[in-house]
Amino acid sequence: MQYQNIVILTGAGISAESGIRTFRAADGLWENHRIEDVATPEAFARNPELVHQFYNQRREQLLMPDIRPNPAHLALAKLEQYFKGEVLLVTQNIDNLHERAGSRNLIHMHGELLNLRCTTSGQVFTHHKPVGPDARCGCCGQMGTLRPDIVWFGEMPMQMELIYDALESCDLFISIGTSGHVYPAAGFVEIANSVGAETVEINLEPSKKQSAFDRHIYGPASREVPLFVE
Ligand code: BJW
Repeated sequence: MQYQNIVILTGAGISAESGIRTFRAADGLWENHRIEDVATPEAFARNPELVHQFYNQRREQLLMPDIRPNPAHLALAKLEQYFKGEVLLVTQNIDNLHERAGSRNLIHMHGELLNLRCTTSGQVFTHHKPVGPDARCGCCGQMGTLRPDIVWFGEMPMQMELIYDALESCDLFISIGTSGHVYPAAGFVEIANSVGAETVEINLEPSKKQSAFDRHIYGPASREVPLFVE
């Protein structure tokens, strides 16, 4: 490849073939709740039990033995390993499939499913078991201070400065498996375009941001990503 600095953005579509549901597929609902009604700080304040239940279910699913990285995750890890320049992988996904595939230069901009955060101290804990509003925090011993370490609507995504720095110096930006509905991630392509990077979308179907990309590859990520990077 003739590039020096690559930024890759991934979304739910890259994990779909590993068995993890996307957000906006079919009805886009979780047990009759819209994602916008469970993934907000207001929803958590109103009904912490329900929001914990949403993440408990997904945590349990992620830890099932049949949920594992697919060829798209593996191809990105291989790219990072063999590419001579810089590769930064920015994922909106809260699963751990990229790291399990071997990616290391990785930012989870919307947080991580297996982490809880104490709202008093800010301390982050890795946690695999179900949790509820009556759980006691390991750092302060209080009840009700633990929340999923997830970026909800209206909250600032993680490590944005690092992401913007990388976007401002990239010469290739690849977006994989994201519908382009959610900002700021949906706006990354415009930053990459503004610095003259080549921009490529790999998705099952045209995303909302389709017209902003130079190149388009439509098909399942597990087939198209290995073909593109190898
Ligand atoms: C395949 C495939 C296969 C399927 N192969 N492809 C009005 C205008 C603009 C912005 C706003 C606005 N009103 C409010 C906002 C801001 C808001 C926002 O964007 N809202 C929109 C809904 C309009 N954003 C925020 O609040 C964010 N914070 C913020 O903006 O802070 C201020 C700020 C200011 C300045 C700089 C920086 C920040 C926070 C957003 C938090 C998002 N959180 C969620 C849930 C939490 C995580 C969790 O529970 O998992 O994150 S929402 C949900 O959507 C989740 C995802 O990460 C995110 C993106 O979804 P994604 O990945 O694109 O999935 P899908 O399902 O939408 O698409 C999957 C795609 O894959 C599809 O296209 C399929 O075709 C494809 N596909 N199978 C390849 N096999």
